[in-house]
Amino acid sequence: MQKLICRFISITSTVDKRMKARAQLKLRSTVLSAALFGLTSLALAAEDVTVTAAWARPTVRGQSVGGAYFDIRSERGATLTDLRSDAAASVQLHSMTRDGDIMRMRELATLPLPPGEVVHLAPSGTHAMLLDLRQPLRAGESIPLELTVADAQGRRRTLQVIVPIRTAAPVEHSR
Ligand SMILES: [Cu+2]
Repeated sequence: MQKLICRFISITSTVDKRMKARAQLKLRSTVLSAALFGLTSLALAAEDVTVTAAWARPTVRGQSVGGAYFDIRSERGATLTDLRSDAAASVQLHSMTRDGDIMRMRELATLPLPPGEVVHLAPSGTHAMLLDLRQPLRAGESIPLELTVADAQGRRRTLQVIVPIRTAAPVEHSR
């Protein structure tokens, strides 16, 4: 009887070990696929949307808003849906239109990125408006900018851009 119980216990412990091993394997494959998925989405974001020639204008004393500009291009087509920066309380997309002698800025909810087309953000046109700057923007420094982009299926991805602060657009911007 004693022997039987012992055998029973040893069988259950073997089953237990096997189940644990299987669970561990399952966990390991989940972690692995999560890592792979992370890599894939990063790679997709990197290859589909590119941001170049980013810059922001230095601010003058007492100025609490600033403009940030860049070229953005999506290979497959996407929509720029959100902007944020640690340098400002909020960041809005603005369009600029001439109204007689006055330039008017209007907030855009989103910015469409047609497939393969470079969309320019510039002081005279569409731009990113940094509102309630946490500190003045000084030439030679840079600020982080996070862009959220949605693809045609609505999948969102974020891009981190380092925006140098400079008095004029980088050369490639004017092309
Ligand atoms: Cu503006």
